[in-house]
Amino acid sequence: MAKSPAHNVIIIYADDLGYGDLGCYGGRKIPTPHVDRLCESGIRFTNAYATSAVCTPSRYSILTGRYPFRNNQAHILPGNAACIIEPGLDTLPKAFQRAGYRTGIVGKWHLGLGDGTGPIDWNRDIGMTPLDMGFDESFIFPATADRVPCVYLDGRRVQNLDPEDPIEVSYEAKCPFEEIPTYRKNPELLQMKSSCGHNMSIVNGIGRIGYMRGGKKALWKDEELAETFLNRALQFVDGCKEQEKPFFLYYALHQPHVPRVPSAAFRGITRLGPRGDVIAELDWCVGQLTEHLEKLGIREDTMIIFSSDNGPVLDDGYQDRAYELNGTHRPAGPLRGGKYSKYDGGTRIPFIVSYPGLKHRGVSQALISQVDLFASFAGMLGVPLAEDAAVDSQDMYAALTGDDPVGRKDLLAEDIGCGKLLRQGSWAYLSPSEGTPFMPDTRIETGVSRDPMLFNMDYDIGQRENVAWDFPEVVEEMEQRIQEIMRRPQNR
Ligand code: NG6
Ligand code: CA
Repeated sequence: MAKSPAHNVIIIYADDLGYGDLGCYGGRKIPTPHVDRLCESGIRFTNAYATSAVCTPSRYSILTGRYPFRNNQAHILPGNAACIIEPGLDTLPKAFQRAGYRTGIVGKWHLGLGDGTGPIDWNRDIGMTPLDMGFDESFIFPATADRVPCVYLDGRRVQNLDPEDPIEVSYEAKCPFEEIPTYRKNPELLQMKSSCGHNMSIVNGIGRIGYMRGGKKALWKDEELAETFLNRALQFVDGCKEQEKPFFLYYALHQPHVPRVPSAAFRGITRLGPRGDVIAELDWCVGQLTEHLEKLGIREDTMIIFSSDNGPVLDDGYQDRAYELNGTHRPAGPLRGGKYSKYDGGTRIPFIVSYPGLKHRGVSQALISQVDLFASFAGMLGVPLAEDAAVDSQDMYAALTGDDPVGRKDLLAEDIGCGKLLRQGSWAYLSPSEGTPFMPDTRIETGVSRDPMLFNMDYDIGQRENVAWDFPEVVEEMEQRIQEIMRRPQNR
């Protein structure tokens, strides 16, 4: 029996959107009225975390309820990677299915495809897709907008596939396809230059990571990505409404990840260049979706969670002038670092729960992690979880709805190199790890250090004053705690 009346759930998951980008989080440079409006019927969280400062591991956690380090393949994946979600593992959408929901995914996947027994054959039905992970409907792109293949996958099939023009993909360093345009050979085709990497295949005038040939009719147009995904999301909602089924939709936006190519209506709409423009476009997508729910008369029955997979970055490998045009905008708000970082800018993200039926409204400081969504919704649905399911996920439904102002006792997250950070009450502890303290290409401070770092987040949100030497016993205890969590999940 479900504990509360069944309501629809939509997770809107932005890609690389920072803690300071949205108006409702203090941003003043990019208009985000529609996301801001979600807060009016909801709760804005100030201490919510992704489990990782990059994409694949965060997405793995949200869908499996497990910390990324439990899977040694949970790192940024190439576009031809095998699916990393363990076969048979319980997932968030499966929990919704068990409760009688219809489940759908639209947007970015980036968790691999196929079972890994051989290379992915893009010209046939593909195995181990979201359809095998608990989604009844799936319309995705495989990896990231900057990685080949630049095609949509509709269910198990590449959309608009032409059998006469088969698709081949390679992530080898040297291009195996002689005839295709590449960054080195065909600079005249480029609309957007790279600042780092992104120098293999050229698709739609943009250098990508990886090589692909064939599939001409199947290639996406970058400026149409937003609308294509939005229309699919609306279509999914319409279908569920027609069937009178409660639904769970995981709407994984591609914005504001690179390459940032807004549709014509949003080009130049902000003063911040393409990064600002695609965030305005993202906001429009959110507005279109909420308006659609209102039109269908189901907004009242739909809980929307809005968040981002990791922190922000300005220059992520293309010369799109994001850095030059940024002005005084602070994508990470008051936080230090950004995408890739162990500092809070990497993993502390916007997180909004919007549901007209909520008793509470406003701001919550509860400590929550995206890994908690699985157990929280399983709890809400009254769906039991097996011993080995969602092992790092805690039922935070009371925190999500504002009944519990405290949330977790502690949470773990990681930087791009899998260095760990632990939040516990007022403390943020950054465990020592090897690597560079500064990434010159992205101009991001990583928070990576051989020395332990400890910050009191109550009065040092910007993590400027390392007090590790003043509190050796806190450092010791928090390091022990990280080891304990890594050895064994705590929940079950
Ligand atoms: C990096 C890419 C970056 C982005 C990131 C993954 C370069 C120079 N940088 O390797 O552009 O694609 O991987 O981002 O190639 S994520 O949000 O999917 O984790
Ligand atoms: Ca990301």
